[in-house]
Amino acid sequence: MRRWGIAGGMGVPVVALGWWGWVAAGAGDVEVRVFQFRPGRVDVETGGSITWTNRDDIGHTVTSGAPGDGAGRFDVTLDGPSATATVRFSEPGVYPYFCRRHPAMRGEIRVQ
Ligand SMILES: [Cu+2]
Repeated sequence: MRRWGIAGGMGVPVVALGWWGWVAAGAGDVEVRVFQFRPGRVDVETGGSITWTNRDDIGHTVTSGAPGDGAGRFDVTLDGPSATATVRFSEPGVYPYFCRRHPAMRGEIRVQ
C-alpha cells in the first residue's frame, strides 16, 4: 500500500545549492527558483521527506509523473513567494515530477 503524507506550513531556511546533481540522502530540500527545481535530482531514504520552497514570485506545483500521464501520486501547490510543501516518500522508487503550470519544469526524487 502506498501512502503519501503531505504537509504544508512554514519552511526552514534552505541553502541554495546552485548546481544540478544528486545530493546526499537526508538533504531533503529543493528550491524552486527561476522556473527550475534545484537541485533537480535528489536522493532520499525510504520514509524520508522532501520539502520544496518557492523562491519565485509566482506559483508553481510539484506534481508527480510527467505531463499527461495522470499518475497523480502527489500534487502540491506552491502558491507564491516562500510557500513550502513537504512530501514524505514511504516506498523505494524513482519519482519524476513536474510543474503543471510550467511543464518544462522537471525534477526527480530517488527513494532508496
Ligand atoms: Cu511552475
